[in-house]
Amino acid sequence: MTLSNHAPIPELYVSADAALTLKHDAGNLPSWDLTPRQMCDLELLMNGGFHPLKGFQSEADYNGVVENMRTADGALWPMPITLDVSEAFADKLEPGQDIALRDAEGVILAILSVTDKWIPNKSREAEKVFGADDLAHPAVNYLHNVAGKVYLGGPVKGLQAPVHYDFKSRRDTPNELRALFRKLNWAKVVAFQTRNPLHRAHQELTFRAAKEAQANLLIHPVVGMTKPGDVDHFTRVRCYEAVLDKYPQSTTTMSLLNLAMRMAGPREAVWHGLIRRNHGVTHFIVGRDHAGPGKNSQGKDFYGPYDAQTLFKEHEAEIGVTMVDFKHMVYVQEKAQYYPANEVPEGTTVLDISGTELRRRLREGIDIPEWFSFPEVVAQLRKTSPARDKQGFTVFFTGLSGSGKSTIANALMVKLMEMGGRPVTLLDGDVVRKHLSSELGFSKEHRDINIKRIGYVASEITKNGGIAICAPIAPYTATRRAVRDMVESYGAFLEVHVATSVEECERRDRKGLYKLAREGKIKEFTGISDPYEMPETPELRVETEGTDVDSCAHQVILKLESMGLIKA
Ligand code: PPS
Repeated sequence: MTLSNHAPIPELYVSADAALTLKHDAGNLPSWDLTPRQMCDLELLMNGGFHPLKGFQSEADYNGVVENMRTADGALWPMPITLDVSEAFADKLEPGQDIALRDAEGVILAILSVTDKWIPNKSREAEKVFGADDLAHPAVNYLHNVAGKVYLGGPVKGLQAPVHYDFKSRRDTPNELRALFRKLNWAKVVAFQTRNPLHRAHQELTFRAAKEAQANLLIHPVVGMTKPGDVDHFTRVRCYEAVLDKYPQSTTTMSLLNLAMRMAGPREAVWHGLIRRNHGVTHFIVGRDHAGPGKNSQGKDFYGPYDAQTLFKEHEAEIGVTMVDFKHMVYVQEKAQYYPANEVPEGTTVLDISGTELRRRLREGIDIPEWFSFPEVVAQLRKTSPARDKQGFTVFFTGLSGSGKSTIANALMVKLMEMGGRPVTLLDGDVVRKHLSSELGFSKEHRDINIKRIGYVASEITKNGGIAICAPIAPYTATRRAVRDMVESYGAFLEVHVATSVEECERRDRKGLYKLAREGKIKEFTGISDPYEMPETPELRVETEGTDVDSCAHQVILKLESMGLIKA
């Protein structure tokens, strides 16, 4: 007898011959270059992970999904899966047309036969799907600030799967997992979804879940897109591999899921259940605050801690996967073992380390006890999250021409080089204009391009563990903010306002530029004939009038020390 979790699931791929012909003909079709999120969605559409969807949702499917979690034909589906595109691209298209969907390198992965094109009500989508039209929710922010204005829907013909160069042997399609379960004769499989490294508490709860369901265990981590700021998937997979041999080999396996999460809490839990059912799983672990997005803009949780379990339970039969709810596991010191938080023996000492505390310990290089995690996992995490004084960072000076930015930046560079340990790069205004931005002038547009180039280079230096010191004028608040955002995805950003007044800069006039600006010989001169928006809350403001350069640079050093970025 073939069990339902063993039978193949329909895929959207066409035969190899048909793919060749379609690829050849696709040369004449309009092309859409898929975004990273769309790549994840397309892969799961094509390999059956999103069964019963046959393509990107039509307007009727989308409306049904947004309003009551059902496609137009009544199938349970809680998440909009549409192809968002720019207005410029959509303007050239009419329903009835085919378009080629390509990856970042231009390889055609699929053909979308567009049946629907519409402008969605994104606020409505945010309210219904994510519970609030609040930009603090990562998916709502994505919806409004990243996704295109127009949605396209229609059936998809799959030509080839996206290529992955990492952890190839750990990635399985739904049918590959189903075949594995068939081969191993696994009738019951409980899946554990995760976007975090596994520590001892997770191991304990997955053991318990498998025991409770009398099932085999599939560790099924998401490696597509998770919550911004999460540990990157390369590090996580190395962590998973490090703990895998602590599980019984004959009843546990691990597979990577290239899903783009939305952090939609309860709806996401139902969606995860459907995706796991498609992968041949019979049981699914849903915990506290499943796929929670964190706090909203009022500082409150978006969803109740057990909302996901409630919604899943309501739809359990239709999902076709049994929910295994899990309690928060805590360590009981006297017993030297883990207990569900609600079963802790009276009078004992409970130990726990929160995610925030773990990040602090990693950042500050503080001990992480063995009762909490495995030494192999901690070692992997320390490799990618070195202590703060070993991480890269950017010091961004801003101020008027002649304010003393370059001189202080130079002094700071020398002081940091004297300390050693990390490479230091100075991106001075004049130097950048010579080597990176020689074709640019001083219009707002050109200044913004110049500053964003500096920001990009600084963020790369920061990412790779170096120190970037930038010293442009950078007169616009929004552009400085954009640089901060770029850098902060990789390390600390220290904005230093060199607050020399325009009168003092003009009095010093070290390059003679103020005189020329007053005479009208230099146009758009900052502080004279062009604006300078003063930073309102820089990490540091230095006054140069009456203070020597050495003291100004030393103030920066003290600030860096107080931020834990350098050690005295
Ligand atoms: S910006 O706005 O940040 O792109 O400017 P920046 O690249 O830092 O400017 C570098 C130097 O260009 C000289 N310069 C001018 N500054 C301001 N406005 C105008 N119109 C202008 N024309 C030339 C000036 O010397 C800047 O150097 P610093 O080191 O700030 O004195």
